[in-house]
Amino acid sequence: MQIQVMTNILDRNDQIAAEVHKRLSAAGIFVINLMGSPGCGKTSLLENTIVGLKNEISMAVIEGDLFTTKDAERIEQYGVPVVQINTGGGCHLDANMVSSVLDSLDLEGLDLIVIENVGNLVCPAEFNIGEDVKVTVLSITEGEDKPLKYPLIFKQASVVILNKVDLLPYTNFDMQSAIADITSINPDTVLVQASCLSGIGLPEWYDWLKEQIRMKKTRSI
Ligand SMILES: Nc1nc2c(ncn2[C@@H]2O[C@H](COP(=O)(O)OP(=O)(O)OP(=O)(O)O)[C@@H](O)[C@H]2O)c(=O)[nH]1
Ligand SMILES: [Mg+2]
Repeated sequence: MQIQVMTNILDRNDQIAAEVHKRLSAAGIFVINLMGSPGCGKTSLLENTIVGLKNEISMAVIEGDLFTTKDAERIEQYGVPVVQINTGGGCHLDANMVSSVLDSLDLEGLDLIVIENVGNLVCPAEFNIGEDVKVTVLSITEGEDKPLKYPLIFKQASVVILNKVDLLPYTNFDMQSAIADITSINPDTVLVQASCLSGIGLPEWYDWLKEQIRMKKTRSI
């Protein structure tokens, strides 16, 4: 009985996610569901991306958080439209939450919406929220064992950002092993080794993103 109820919830979620995706696709907007553990660097990646691509793309951010507006306040400082969703303790965003805030954004002229999910390596991966792609951030301070321990979030990611590589000299993180495990789970994923502190690796991420936005516009015309 419990399993049946869960199946129905996910079915309904997928229907709403499809509606969100259709609406945003019609507007030619590329949408990212940005996931990863608490503190892996999701908001830092967004801050860098806003600055790095400010002259090239027009973006908005939807921030998911249990209770606070802290990340939204960080994003707002960059002059980017941002909407906060508080889950009230819920461990992930669902499509209905995203659908309910879309009217707060001016979609006209936007190239990109990034939805920063609640910091969590498990639950967000189970819910589509209308995105084109999922992107997972893993900071090297979390340990190279995480991909095999939490495979779904890596299996679904079009890009995995291995963040905080500036800290590699101070940890025992085994990069070769992490890359081999992520590739075994998801051979198609794009792996980017980056630091949101030093900026290393981020141009590779920007190039990937610009190409996706270009392709999305081409498909929408
Ligand atoms: N050394 C180092 N620190 C980083 C890097 N990226 C982020 N940080 C730091 O890591 C901490 C967490 O970064 P956030 O960007 O807030 O992480 P988050 O994933 O958005 O966290 P939640 O939203 O709480 O899940 C902050 O103190 C950042 O300054 C990095 O590449 N190198
Ligand atoms: Mg954050």
